[in-house]
Amino acid sequence: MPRVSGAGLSPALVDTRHEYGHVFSIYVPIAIGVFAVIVLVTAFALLRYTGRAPERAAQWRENNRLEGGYVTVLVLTVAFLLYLTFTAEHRVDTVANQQRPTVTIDVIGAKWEWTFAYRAYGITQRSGTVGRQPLVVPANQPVRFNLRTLDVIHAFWIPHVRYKHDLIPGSTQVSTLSFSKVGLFQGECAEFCGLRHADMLFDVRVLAPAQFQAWARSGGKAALT
Ligand SMILES: [Cu+2]
Repeated sequence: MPRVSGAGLSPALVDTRHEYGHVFSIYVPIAIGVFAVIVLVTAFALLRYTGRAPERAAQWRENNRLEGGYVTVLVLTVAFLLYLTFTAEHRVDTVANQQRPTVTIDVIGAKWEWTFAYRAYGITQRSGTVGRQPLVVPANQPVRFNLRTLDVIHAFWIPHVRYKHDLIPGSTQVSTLSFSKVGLFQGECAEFCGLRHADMLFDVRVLAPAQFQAWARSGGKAALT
């Protein structure tokens, strides 16, 4: 069941972040288990066989039972994780598609800058090697991003909201996000995209909805306090 989070949110805004938290909480124990098995087997082999005189290598080539066994375990594990991931993704997409965005922002990545275009308000912000104009968004309202790239793959990453999305050449990715806290946060490109990849930084200014509206209606000219 989707959960409505936090006080002060409009009732239509549904938080789906816990969906990924759930997926994460299943992936991590499996990863730890796999790591532990590898460490134990390696440690066992090292302790048991170190310091012995060299022997002739084993002459058997195959062990169908053993190989069949681990192939089955691997396939089942992968199938389970894929199912889990895609169903979570589907639930999140369903909720996102039902939300009417308050604002739609075209996010365009290029070597090495970000362009944030608010078509409804005639605003264009740029950040990266060209300067540092922030991405400005309202708090607690659905914000839709149309993600595009002009050249290579970039990744639009805002660690504070645990959100990262690739920009794929030749296609537009759409995603809807909400920001629950007013403030100033960091964003960056998370996909190595050439020499000045590290300069593809941007600030995210999350404003109270009324403040955001004032900023947008001024064509981006109102001072950001
Ligand atoms: Cu990049």
